[in-house]
Amino acid sequence: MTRSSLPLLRRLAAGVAFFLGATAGRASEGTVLAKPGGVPLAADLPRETAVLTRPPQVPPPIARRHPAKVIVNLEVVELTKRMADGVEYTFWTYGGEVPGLFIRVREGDVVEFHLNNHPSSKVPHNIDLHAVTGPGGGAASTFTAPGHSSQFTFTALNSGLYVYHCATAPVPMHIANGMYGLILVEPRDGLPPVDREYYVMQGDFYTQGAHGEPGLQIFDNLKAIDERPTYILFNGEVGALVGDRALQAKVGEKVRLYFGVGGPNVTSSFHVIGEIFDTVYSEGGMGRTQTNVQTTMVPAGGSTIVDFKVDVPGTLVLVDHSLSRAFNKGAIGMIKVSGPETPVIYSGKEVDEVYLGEASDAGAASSRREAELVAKRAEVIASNVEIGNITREIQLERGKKVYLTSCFACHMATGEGLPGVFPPLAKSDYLQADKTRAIRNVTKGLSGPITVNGKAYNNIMPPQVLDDDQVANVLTYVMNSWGNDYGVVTRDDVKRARAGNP
Ligand code: HEC
Ligand SMILES: [Cu+2]
Repeated sequence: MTRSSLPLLRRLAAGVAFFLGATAGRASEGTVLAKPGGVPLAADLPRETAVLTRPPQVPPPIARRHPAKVIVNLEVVELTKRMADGVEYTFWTYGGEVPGLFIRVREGDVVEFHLNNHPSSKVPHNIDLHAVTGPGGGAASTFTAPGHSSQFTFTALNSGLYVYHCATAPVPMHIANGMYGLILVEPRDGLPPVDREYYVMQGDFYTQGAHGEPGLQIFDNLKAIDERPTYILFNGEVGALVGDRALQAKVGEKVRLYFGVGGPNVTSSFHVIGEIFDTVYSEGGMGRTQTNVQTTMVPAGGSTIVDFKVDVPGTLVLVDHSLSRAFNKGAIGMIKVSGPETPVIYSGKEVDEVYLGEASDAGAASSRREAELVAKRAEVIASNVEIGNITREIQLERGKKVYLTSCFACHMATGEGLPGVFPPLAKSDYLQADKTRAIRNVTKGLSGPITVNGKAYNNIMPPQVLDDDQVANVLTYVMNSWGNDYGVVTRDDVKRARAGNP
């Protein structure tokens, strides 16, 4: 290499670097890096990680005006939390929330999607994003066992507000447990600006206990199949958007709601009491389809975007205008609008408690207090020996009646069973060893080889169709009769065992 050629090489290198820089710069405007088909080369797009938000918050509008490679990390978590005052439920969630975390991308973005299933999960999950063009909307690529992760990539070809949900069998059960959320694919030029954006989703829930029955509630598959929801909720909880947790706005502001219905079954007659939607993007499409709308229909697995300016102070009430769902099943939320009165538009008093009934602030406070007292009473009763003994005696008598109806034909009135055919329950070491297993033997049935008191049995016990109380009572009877002294089975024990928890 000669001395004089060195500076030339340097100049050449600088030129190449300049050329690459220019290409990257222009690529970021989405003009250069296109294959003949017009689709950008994902590898060359600028990368960013999506900001996901918990409901009712929405990620900020996308400011960039070029496509990007967007990384989405979403974790599935199964967790027990409040459904109503005193009522708990084991929700299956995307990101620990019902609905799942809000995802916001831009039309033309290439989305690298990572679905992680937390190691503590009991079952596998996946995700079907309605924004995806491709098999199962991603479900085919994301079936993920507990403790594992899946990844797939899609291009957000169509702008719109889309539902995502779990599509693992039994699908209605995964959705009824809370596995849905929204992904917004903003149009290339964004949406018209507003002052506040909120995220609300409606879902129907099915519990074995009646509406309001305290304790940990279990999913009721028959109610789900019959479409008889116990709860219909905004954001997965009675009162998620009520009182201190109401949405906020100020007089004169423009509010936008991203509203979706997870289902699994019930459509929404979505309405805001005291407002008129200035603009509706029906069914989550991007055409502004209507102005001055009172109520908009949102299907299960569908969405809508509504914009409205709030003109007067007070409380606006979000409802499913199929109103028993609002006043009796929980589908009620609030927007508290603060600011100066505008008597020309509206002169009058607040939405009052006579109208809102138990959903009013006073009603919500009263429900909370009642739940506290019920829990306290249960504690006092449990710690009182005399009441405890009487309770057990009542349980024994009730359990005996169940036994005489459902069990004695095989296990005999004496609990001795039939040698080689029906195992004994009297002095059974198998029964004594594991209470949860005994509950499952009754609720799910039992077959295959077992050994009881050293003798082998290999027969079939059919599942017993009994409610939680009946199972608790009959097992308490069996475990305290014929010389057995194996302790008490409570309704909560049965609930936990049915839910698959130890
Ligand atoms: C149709 C006959 C039948 C009926 C009715 C029946 N069982 Fe069983 N049960 C069996 C058989 C058979 C087994 C053993 C199954 C095997 O071999 O795997 C068994 C096993 C059990 C066991 C575990 C084994 C042991 O001896 O500890 C329990 C506990 C039990 N049954 C409780 C009940 C209770 C409580 C009821 C009533 C609610 C009931 N069964 C009704 C036939 C029956
Ligand atoms: Cu799932």
